[in-house]
Amino acid sequence: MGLNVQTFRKIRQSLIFLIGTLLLFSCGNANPNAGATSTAPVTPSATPEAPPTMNNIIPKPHSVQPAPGGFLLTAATGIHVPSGNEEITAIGRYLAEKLQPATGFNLEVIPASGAPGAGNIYITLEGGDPALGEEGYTLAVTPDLIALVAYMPAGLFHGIQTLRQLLPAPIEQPTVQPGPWVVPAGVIRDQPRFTWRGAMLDVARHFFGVADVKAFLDEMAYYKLNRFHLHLSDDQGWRIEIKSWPNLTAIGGATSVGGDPGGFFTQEQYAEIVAYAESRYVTVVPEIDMPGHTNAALASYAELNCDGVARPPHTGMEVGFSTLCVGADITYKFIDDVIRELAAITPGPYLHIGGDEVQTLGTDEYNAFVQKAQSTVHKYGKRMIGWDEVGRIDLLPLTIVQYWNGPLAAEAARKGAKVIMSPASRTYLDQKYTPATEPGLYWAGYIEVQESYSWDPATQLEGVSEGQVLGVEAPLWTETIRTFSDVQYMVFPRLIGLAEIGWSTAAGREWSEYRLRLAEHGPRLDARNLNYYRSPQVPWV
Ligand code: IFG
Repeated sequence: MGLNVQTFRKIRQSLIFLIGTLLLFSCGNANPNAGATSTAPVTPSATPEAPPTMNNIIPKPHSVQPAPGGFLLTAATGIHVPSGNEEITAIGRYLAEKLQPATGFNLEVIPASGAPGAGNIYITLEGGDPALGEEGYTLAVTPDLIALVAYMPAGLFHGIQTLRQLLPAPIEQPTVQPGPWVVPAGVIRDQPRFTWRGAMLDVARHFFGVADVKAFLDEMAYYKLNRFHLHLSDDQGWRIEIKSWPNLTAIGGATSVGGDPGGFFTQEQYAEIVAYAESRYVTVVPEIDMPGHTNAALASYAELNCDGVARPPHTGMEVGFSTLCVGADITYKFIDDVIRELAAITPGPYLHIGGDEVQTLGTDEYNAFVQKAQSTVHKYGKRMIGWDEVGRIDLLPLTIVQYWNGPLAAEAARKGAKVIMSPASRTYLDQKYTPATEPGLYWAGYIEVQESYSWDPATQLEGVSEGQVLGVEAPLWTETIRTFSDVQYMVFPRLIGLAEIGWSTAAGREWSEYRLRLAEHGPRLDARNLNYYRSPQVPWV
């Protein structure tokens, strides 16, 4: 009887580990006890893993120079941070928290005034190169020291994500694993290609609460994404408390697509989400969709309707039928109150007003409304973002257009607007992978993992070149996505590739190489217990 696949894989893993460990300790001073107080010999892991390598990081770093040997993380490893710097101390604590479950080590975060001795981790801005920009970093690993240096704290935070991926995959397990915890030696110098690396969660069609949103943010941070677009209102649901218009959540927040349970964020809960995101160097971008996609508001207040009659709640999936009453004064008091309250609880500079799929207004009516909305957003100190339909209006210099499916993004770019690239046929995570995918839609086509990876934001759209592209964003619309497990299934692994498109250089980026790195990445998704789609296009290990 032949070996079954599982047994074969186990034997293969053990051989790989054995060879890797022998190589590691033979060709470099792994200094297994550097900095350790105990002199206990290193016991090989009972769960053999691939030999440590710097070549499987996602997003792919800007430059990687491997070196012989590795740094052994032990319970005695200290995380040294500049004394008195609260922000970097918090980053050090974050690292300690992320390493604790799988190692069982309670690593100490130690205020330092300079580089520590052997066997430690050093996180600092000292010597940070301005050329690394706000989000770049260098990570230098020798058998004696891990030095993470950046010009700004966000760079240190992104460097931590790389360090996590340099440790063996079991580092992501929620329970203590045998180790050893070897970080391969070498130098990584890294910084992002685009400043806008985003994901959007539609909490209007189906509502996802604070805990799910925090879990989503944790995964975004792991892949160095930095913009979280929250689609807070639509025909089927209004999900953010507006104190001056309480029915928006009392009535507009009561249901969802298919009559599923509703829900909403109080302003305190929204503030909690924003704080959580900010601590992970993610900027929250709230969206109140207008003048279309507004049935939830029109169901909440009769006076917002031109005929003075409140609309019934919408639990279907049709789009384009609703619009605010753009000829009524009350509409502009409404949007002023909403934008004012939302701007006041949003520390980020952006406020998204949607503007998509308005089939019941003339062009002039639409343009005049969006122009007023743009002035209102500007009045409250925010930069307006709109889906590409807003490209028709006279855009303020700082207004951003989000390309999804039409010709107007190119028109906006010609007027000098910056563009966020969210081509539906590549980035819409609610689209099925294949016809066999349970949840999801397919109006933009089936989007397998290879298809979501194999494109470039600078060449995707005629008339929109690299200099006009702020970056990329992957929206997850939730008409058909009812559980957080389904969110994970539709998001992973496609969001991982989109994070690489936003971060890594275009040169040399190609599917045939990425698919192997993604395959090696699989055990890290398993360790984080993510319900991801194991695409047959990827040779998962
Ligand atoms: N288009 C709509 C979304 C959602 C989507 C589902 C945009 C900008 C189709 N608008 O995408 O509200 O219904 O795939």
